[in-house]
Amino acid sequence: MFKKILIANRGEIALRIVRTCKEMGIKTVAVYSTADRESLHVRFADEAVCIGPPSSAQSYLSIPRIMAAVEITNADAVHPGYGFLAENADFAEVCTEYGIKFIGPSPAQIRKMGDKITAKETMIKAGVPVVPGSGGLLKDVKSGLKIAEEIKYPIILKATAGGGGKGMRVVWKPEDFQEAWDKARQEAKASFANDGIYIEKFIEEPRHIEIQIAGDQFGKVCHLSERDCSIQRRHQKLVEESPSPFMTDDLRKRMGDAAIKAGEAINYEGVGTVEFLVDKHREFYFMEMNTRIQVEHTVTEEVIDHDLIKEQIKIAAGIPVSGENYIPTMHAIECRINAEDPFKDFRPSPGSIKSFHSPKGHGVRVDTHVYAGYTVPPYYDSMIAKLICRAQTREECIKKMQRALDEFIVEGLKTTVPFHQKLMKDEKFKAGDFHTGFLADFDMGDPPKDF
Ligand code: MV4
Repeated sequence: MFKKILIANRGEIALRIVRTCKEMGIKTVAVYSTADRESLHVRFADEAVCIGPPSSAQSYLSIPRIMAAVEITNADAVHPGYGFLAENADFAEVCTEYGIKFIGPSPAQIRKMGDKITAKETMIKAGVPVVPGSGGLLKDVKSGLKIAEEIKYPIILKATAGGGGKGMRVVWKPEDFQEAWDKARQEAKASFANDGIYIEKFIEEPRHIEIQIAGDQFGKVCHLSERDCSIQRRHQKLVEESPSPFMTDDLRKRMGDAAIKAGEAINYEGVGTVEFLVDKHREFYFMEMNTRIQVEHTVTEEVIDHDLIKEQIKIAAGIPVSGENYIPTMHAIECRINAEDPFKDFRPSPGSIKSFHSPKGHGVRVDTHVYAGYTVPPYYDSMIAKLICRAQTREECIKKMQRALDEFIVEGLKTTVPFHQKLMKDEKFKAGDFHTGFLADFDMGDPPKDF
């Protein structure tokens, strides 16, 4: 087992990793930018190294600075968390060259899933259902128009280097193809320095349901059931839950089998997530694979009662997975609490937290790095806490979430708490009747007088 893990991240996930390492008897090293001196991940780690100024490029994204911290602290493994360098194959490669274990998949596995066309080709070979489409880079508008006629409109253009919605354009009729093509290419070039575009049939009103998998160094892959992440706004997830209200035993069996096939096809090592679009007929299609721990891993932890960070560390140390698939026996929902004003188009609201009271009680979990007196810096992601509730049924879980949200007090800045309070009372949400477009026409109304 590792003796000392350097955590190449910040915020709640860095603290989350520190906690599990402590329980496993592993020493921890935090790294931090000058904007994060007062963060709890720095306080609770055994050692902490300042790696640079606030800008991510000069701190959490700087491979040389992080490797310098590894060297001076003598860490024998690196945990990348999510975001920053978590899916950077070059970083994983540098770690390996230094003789440091990167807690996650190999550089080759990260690269394969990072390029969306390669990922799709790999899935087709493995027998995983994918959305019908061009099956490769589009050469020009002419061949694109031809494929669009074949698979029928609406279609969607996607960037092969993309993910998370950037460089995507939906086209409803041939007249609009040229403009969408130009825009998708421009955006892809600007965002990823790669203007490779492919085409797919556009699935209308899909659900986003993802399967958590875990694969060990011996080629064994198992699944840990699904999370429903359909409640998103501009490709930012706001609420996740497990099980999905749309799930059936048959669908879980089919999606679980497909996710395992996906993992086994690349000999996947680590915990990972296979994302699917699911249409109203319960047909599902591979969308992309995330080769990291995700923000929403906590809902899976709650419903299968299993520590996923511990699982990651054990897999990286060469311990085999149990070989069993896990089915939820309870219901869990996570609300992302962001320092944003939901009444002003979710505009960021950084600043000093004057008072902070987090909800407590049976079935309530709060993962956060903040506290009263802490200042939320403007440089990074706006998420300040994750509120996770667990209960026997979805209905009870929603009621518990309503109660917990009412107990959440954050003064000094705006948060997404009022959004979640409204969502938990929405009839369609309560009925489980939603898809990825749900929030596009969700009306927040006016703020209460004291907001
Ligand atoms: C799609 C789609 C419909 N049809 N692909 C959005 C992010 C990127 N990962 C893929 N995305 C989509 N791909 C086809 N063929 C609809 C989306 C999509 C979406 C997917 C998941 C969650 C939220 C979404 C919001 C808008 C569009």
